[in-house]
Amino acid sequence: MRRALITGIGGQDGSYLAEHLTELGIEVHGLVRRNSTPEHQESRLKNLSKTVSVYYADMNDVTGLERLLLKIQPDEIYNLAAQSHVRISFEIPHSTSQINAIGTLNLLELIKNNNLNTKFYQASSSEMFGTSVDLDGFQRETTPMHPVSPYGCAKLYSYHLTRNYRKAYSLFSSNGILFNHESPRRGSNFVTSKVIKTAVEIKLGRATQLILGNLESQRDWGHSYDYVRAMKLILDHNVPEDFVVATGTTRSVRDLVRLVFEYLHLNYEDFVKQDPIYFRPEELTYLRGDSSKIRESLGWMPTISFETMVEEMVKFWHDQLV
Ligand code: NAP
Ligand code: F7E
Repeated sequence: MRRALITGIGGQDGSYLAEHLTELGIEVHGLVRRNSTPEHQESRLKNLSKTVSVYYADMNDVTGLERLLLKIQPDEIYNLAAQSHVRISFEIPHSTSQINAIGTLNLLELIKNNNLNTKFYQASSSEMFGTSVDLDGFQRETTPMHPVSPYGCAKLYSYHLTRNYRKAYSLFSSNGILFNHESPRRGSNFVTSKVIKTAVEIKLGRATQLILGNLESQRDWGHSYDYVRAMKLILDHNVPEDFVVATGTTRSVRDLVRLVFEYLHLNYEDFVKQDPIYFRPEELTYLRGDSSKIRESLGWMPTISFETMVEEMVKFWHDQLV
């Protein structure tokens, strides 16, 4: 039986990936960091409590990581643990870098120094592209990267390190360069969940306004369920490589807001306000990914439309709030 280790298993992607790997018959192990309210760590893993093994660890606790790697001896490692909020990375750049950059270095060094025979997946991000767009309006594997946030800079370090250890030490280490992906399990301070949760609260008479930052920035939004399947395909490939994972369609935050309020039969202009506290010191204004490489070489494609995802998230938040 193959064994997989997922860092950040309690997060949005970690929980979907754990379900996917379990369905494929893989023995799943996962790392969570200690929290004073253990229910927070387990809330996304409810369906899995009997099938996955979960251990306390921290990306910056090298001895703890080493003990677990040697105990589990995974065939596949998915490095999903991160401080994943871009605006908050401007407030806590040091810890963001320690987790998102040095955390990756810790894992790669442990794999190399212990001669572990494992494949390594790094959760790289479209945030690494920053202001850079090809002339045809897409970002792809060959697009230069000019990150505009501490989060993006830390992720770019890990992206390069993953490539460097592949070349220098022949590790099977690959990057998935994933564009934004959402789901009912998305943290409530990311824009999709925030908009949908607050719109449902307004519909139920529990809130009167939705306060947002930049309404004009554009994102290429997919579903986490589809994107964790790409992670597995990337590690199942016969050679380690880097792949963009995206839908190829871009929408503004305003488009998202309009769609959600229309779905609830509300006019967004009656409720939405802007506050600069949600602006970022530097904003990434446009993302649209070309995922031809993974579609053509690994047969991946998204299966859940943006509209279906929004509907699923509205239903989820409605059920949580009534
Ligand atoms: P998420 O929901 O924020 O999950 C991240 C997980 O990492 C959480 O469970 C978190 O634990 C854990 N973590 C944070 N710091 C840690 C530490 N020091 N030690 C151990 N665990 C730690 O993020 P996601 O949306 O699932 O994303 C998964 C990965 O993909 C992340 O690396 C993210 O940066 C990257 N990514 C995400 C997207 C996207 O659109 N979702 C796109 C591209 C790349 P706590 O719950 O305790 O904080
Ligand atoms: O912002 C704008 C905001 O925080 C999306 C992470 O998963 O994807 C994610 O990063 C857009 C930005 O995601 C609010 O300025 C307006 O332009 O949902 P977000 P993100 O920053 O794109 C990448 C690929 C990752 O790798 C990251 O881990 O929405 N926006 N008003 C707002 N955003 C938030 N959060 N809150 C607002 O009130």
